[in-house]
Amino acid sequence: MNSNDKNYTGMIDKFVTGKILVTRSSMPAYEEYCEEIKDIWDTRWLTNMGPKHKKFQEELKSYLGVEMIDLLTNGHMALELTMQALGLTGEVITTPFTFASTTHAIVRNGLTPVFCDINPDDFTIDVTKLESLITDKTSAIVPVHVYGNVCNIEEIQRIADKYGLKVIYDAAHTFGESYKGQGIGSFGDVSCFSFHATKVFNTIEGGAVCFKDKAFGDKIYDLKNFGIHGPEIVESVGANAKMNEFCAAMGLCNLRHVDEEIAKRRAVVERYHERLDNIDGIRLNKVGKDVKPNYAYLPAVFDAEKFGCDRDEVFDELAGHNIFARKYFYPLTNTFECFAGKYDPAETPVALDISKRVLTLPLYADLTAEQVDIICDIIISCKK
Ligand code: T4K
Repeated sequence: MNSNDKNYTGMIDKFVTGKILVTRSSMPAYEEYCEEIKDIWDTRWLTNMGPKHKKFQEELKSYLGVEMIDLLTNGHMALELTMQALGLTGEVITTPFTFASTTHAIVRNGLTPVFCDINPDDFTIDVTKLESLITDKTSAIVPVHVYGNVCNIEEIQRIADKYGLKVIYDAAHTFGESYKGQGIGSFGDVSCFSFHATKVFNTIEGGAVCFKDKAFGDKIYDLKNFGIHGPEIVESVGANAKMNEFCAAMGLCNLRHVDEEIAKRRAVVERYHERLDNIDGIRLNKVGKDVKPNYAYLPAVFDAEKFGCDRDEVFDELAGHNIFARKYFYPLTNTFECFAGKYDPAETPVALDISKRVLTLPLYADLTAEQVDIICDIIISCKK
């Protein structure tokens, strides 16, 4: 073994050995991926909307049950370029209980995020507080289907129609879900998906936009490929956000197994419910009405008074046993250092409260019932 090998082993130790992490990437069999990428060595076509990209895009469109779709490098660029393509201006209403990406996409477009509070039960945007935040500068609403919990789609659309606002769903957590039998990507003007390694379905890094307006699709395509229309024609100032062939190949493989992955996740989630549902002071996430779920995340909200111990103590106790849950989504995006002094988290009190009490429990297809039991035993042992 040379010194590099030793370093590599050290790195694996640092990342995974002996630990249960909040999630673990789904991957096809090694041989299946090798088979899928074999012809790339013949064609030497590595990127720029090659055959894998085209095939994956078609298969995905049908799996997600959407009218139109385009693939991108990641979920963040899906959000950022969507806002640019729609030509949004002024203020955009969103929630702070999300990953950095949602708020950053708004700010990086030169827009002002206006933070709406969330529902305490499903953590999505509180539609009863939405209308009061609309001003003559508002151009869009960016609700987040957080943890895979579907927003109040009907009410959001009613309000958007009344005020002539665009609706862009951050659908990063909702791969494969449906609402009232319709693919979740078919609601609003645009839905943005993430296929990051940590998601229910991954292309290593990747993302997609789902939409109904062909003119929007043309703009996104220009933005993801420098505005190039031919070897000698550049019509607009675009960026580069193309999905490459190796990521598309991973998507083709993972798509064959995603239903099985979701079924396994469901079994894990059910085991957590069996063990923790009757524990006073712990509230596990519930699947919403009319939703076909994907079991993307399992947030548990702790009531310190009833449980006798707070979220941070439970987190530390698990970490002491090499189990690394995550505090998704703490801190709120409107409290980030990069926005210091700009926003007041007291204006989103429910989000602030939940962010201090929520713990996202380890969840992935291969997590065994025995491992879930160990995690639950440790959590229950914290109860006082
Ligand atoms: N909107 C929302 C609502 C989102 O949640 C996200 C992403 C986006 C937009 C933007 O989509 P992308 O541009 O990312 O496509 C992770 C993910 O990086 C991020 O994609 C995700 N949300 C966010 C909720 O979680 P971190 O900083 O927590 O990741 P990290 O590196 O700490 O990984 C978490 C765990 O996942 C590790 O403990 C082990 C496991 N893991 C991680 C990696 C990188 C694997 O098993 N394999 C891996 O390759 O952000």
